[in-house]
Amino acid sequence: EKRLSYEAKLDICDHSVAQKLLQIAIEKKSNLIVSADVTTTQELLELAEKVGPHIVALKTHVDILMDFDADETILPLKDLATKYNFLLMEDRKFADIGNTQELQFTYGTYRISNWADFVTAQVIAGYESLDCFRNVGVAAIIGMSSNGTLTDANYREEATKIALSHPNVFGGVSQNKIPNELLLFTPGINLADAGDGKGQQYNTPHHAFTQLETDFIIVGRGIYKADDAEQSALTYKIAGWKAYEGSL
Ligand code: UP6
Repeated sequence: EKRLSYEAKLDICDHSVAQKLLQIAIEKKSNLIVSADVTTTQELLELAEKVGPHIVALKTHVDILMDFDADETILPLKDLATKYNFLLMEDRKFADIGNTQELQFTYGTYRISNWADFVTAQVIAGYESLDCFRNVGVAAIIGMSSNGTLTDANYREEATKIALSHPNVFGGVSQNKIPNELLLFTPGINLADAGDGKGQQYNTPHHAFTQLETDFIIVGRGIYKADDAEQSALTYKIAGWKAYEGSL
């Protein structure tokens, strides 16, 4: 049995963010999301400029920036996203009751609701905790890549039920296959390393497409720590696209 193409997924993944991601993937021949885990605005913008042409989305952890500023950080980042046609995925991994998540999403230093195209959220707090993300899309954390994660088969099954039934959720982050109606995002991808000595576990793009039928690979240190981040992004983009085509 073969995986669905991005074109076929356009017919069954209705959420507007899913539609955009699939269209960008087809247009750029890319399924690469770069995880921009850098700690200054300058590094973030330089990385976005380099990898922008090759990615469908840039994944951020804005709370690790030491100099976050809505005007200095987000405005130029938004411009780069428009210039190179990629989405902004804030990997906040919300994990609280709905009311608190709504506050964390809308207020505080980062005002995520003002700029993110989609966010990640745990589903640990249940279905209604995700109601507050109605103006963006959610990639639900279904299974984690780290050694010893508590996201066992039973947890993933229950998490998938919430993801499938909630209108704000269009995808899931996991190391296992999920239903075709959801877009699958897979971090823990690295061509050189098997782990990071801090619990992270890596697989190759080939594994993610053949074994998990993933839709998007997420690469952090494999790209932003490389001597030439642009060249490395291109390498992962080509590896990801080849693996996708090979799995069709
Ligand atoms: N991430 C994982 N595993 C998960 C969920 N999210 O690694 O199960 C995120 C991390 C990091 C990125 O928070 O931002 O994906 C992986 O980075 P790396 O490629 O440098 O390991």
